[in-house]
Amino acid sequence: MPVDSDAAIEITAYKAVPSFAYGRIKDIRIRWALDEIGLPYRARLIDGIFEDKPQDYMADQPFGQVPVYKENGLTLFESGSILIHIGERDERLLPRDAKGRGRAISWAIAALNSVEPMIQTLVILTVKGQGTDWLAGSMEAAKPFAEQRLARLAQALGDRDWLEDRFSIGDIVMIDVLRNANPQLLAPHPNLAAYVARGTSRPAFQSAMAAHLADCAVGEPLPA
Ligand SMILES: N[C@@H](CCC(=O)N[C@@H](CS)C(=O)NCC(=O)O)C(=O)O
Repeated sequence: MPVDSDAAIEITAYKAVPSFAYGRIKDIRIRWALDEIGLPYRARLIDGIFEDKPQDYMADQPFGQVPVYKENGLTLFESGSILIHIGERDERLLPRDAKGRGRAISWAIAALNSVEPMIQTLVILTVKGQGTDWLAGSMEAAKPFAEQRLARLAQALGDRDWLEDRFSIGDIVMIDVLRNANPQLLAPHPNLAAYVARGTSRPAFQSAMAAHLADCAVGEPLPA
């Protein structure tokens, strides 16, 4: 079982989050990767997703975010960088050959840089715009960008199981990004919906999510 209080690897996670973020915090990506290769870790639970973090936390993560990864004196932040680091230890997550490795990293960065910002913008507008007169117009402006990225991603995936010929960290981060999209955005692309279902039904995702939810309560208030 990868969660182990004596493990050398430590990751951070929140003790509680607002309901819209429940089950969606990015430590899940790291837990999932570690569970895929059976690498034990412990979770350091921290307060206040939207609160200022203590100085020592800011030294570890300059933006005060989760996750942070620590192991034997190494401190990493940014989920993409942490996934590359974990992948480098095991070819089940990151192929050893230069082509396979490069393609997996390209997909991980595409998920973080070309797809996630479009989806996250819609989430922020939806959460912060409830009851405002600007929500509808803002969504109308932002939604086509997400729709275009998903259409192109669906085309690239085609009828393959994974983004390349085998599962990798690129799939971990892309599936985590997509599962946070409004299901209406995925509805025109059955292959993307099936891809998310395929990824989230993997035993390692299931155990990672169970550990993630066991550590995190719903209850943190949403800031004004
Ligand atoms: N680019 C960062 C984003 C991390 C992130 O967005 N963390 C959220 C939780 S899912 C957080 O801690 N938010 C609090 C904040 O931004 O102040 C990564 O991929 O690690």
